[in-house]
Amino acid sequence: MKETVFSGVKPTSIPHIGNYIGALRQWVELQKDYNCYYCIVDDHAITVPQDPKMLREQIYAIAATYLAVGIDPKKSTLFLQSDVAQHTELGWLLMTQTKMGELSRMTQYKDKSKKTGSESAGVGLFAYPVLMAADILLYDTNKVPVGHDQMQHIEFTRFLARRFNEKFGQTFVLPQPLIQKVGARIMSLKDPSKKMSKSDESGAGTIMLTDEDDVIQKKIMRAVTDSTAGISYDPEKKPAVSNLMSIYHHVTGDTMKKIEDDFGGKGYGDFKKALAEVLIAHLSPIRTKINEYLKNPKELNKILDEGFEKAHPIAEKKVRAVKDKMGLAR
Ligand code: ATP
Ligand code: LTN
Repeated sequence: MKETVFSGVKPTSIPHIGNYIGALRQWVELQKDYNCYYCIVDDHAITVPQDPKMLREQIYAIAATYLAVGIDPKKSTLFLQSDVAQHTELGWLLMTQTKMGELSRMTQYKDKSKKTGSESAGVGLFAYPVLMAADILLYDTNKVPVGHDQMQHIEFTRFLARRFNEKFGQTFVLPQPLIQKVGARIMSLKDPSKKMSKSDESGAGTIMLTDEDDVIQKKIMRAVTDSTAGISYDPEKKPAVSNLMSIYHHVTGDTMKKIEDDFGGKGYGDFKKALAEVLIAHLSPIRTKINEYLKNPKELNKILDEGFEKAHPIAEKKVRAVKDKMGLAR
């Protein structure tokens, strides 16, 4: 029997190359050896304010992106989280087993609630890791491929699953994170101390998968560099160029050693030009495919309907078992 993989992207905007390199690319590879569930986690997107019309468009944009990067609906189950009501149901059941202190230690909550202060932060944002645990635990997931920022949430999921199993008897499989060594944290092109993010206000630090060639070129050429010259991989001392090298490495498959050998004697300008070129060549077919899928919402709906048909019975069975253990079932 194949092991199970589960992961998701929030439909908060078009994905960027951080999402692609840190998560989506791995997902495509995993389809060969695992039974994969790839979810559009819209219930998570509404933990911060969303415009309903935009949100609906972004759900389709994520579905189109999944397909464009190579997720194959014949091999994997591709579905929309809010279609399967058991995600929020298990989320509630697990929330009753979670302590306030455990959630207030989560760094994503701390970061995202900084803007408003904790008094005004949404309860949904606070409880977010419990819903994420529910997503993962519903499908007896073994592996969760994510970027480094999600590590703490997966640890929390394991902790919660173990607590539930100890209290109510064996119910949940304990999942493991799958995090790449290089590229799990693609940093902003404008500030290499911050992760590349959809919520980057100016957009200059983030390359979206739908950015046109000239935009990619401009963003790379204007990326910040380090105070010392030279193309060498050292994330501590040379965070900016090391970040650009990670992107180059992921797009070309070249090792850091080869990149250092090829560009060692050259300046930042030459390296950036080469990076822009390989990145444009890599992303432009993906962009074309995203735009093609977006023209065919009927096809996207059909794929999401089929995904629902596959995911729903499994989720339903798990929630029934959980309710039974907790004494909720008649
Ligand atoms: P936001 O920036 O709005 O919080 P996000 O991009 O972090 O959004 P998702 O879209 O849900 O959130 O992330 C999808 C996947 O991409 C997750 O596995 C996440 O760990 C990964 N990811 C996000 N940003 C990066 C990054 N800069 N580098 C590597 N992986 C990333
Ligand atoms: N929290 C994740 C998105 C997410 C997820 C999941 C990832 C929600 N549910 C389940 C893996 C498995 C994020 O912010 N990137």
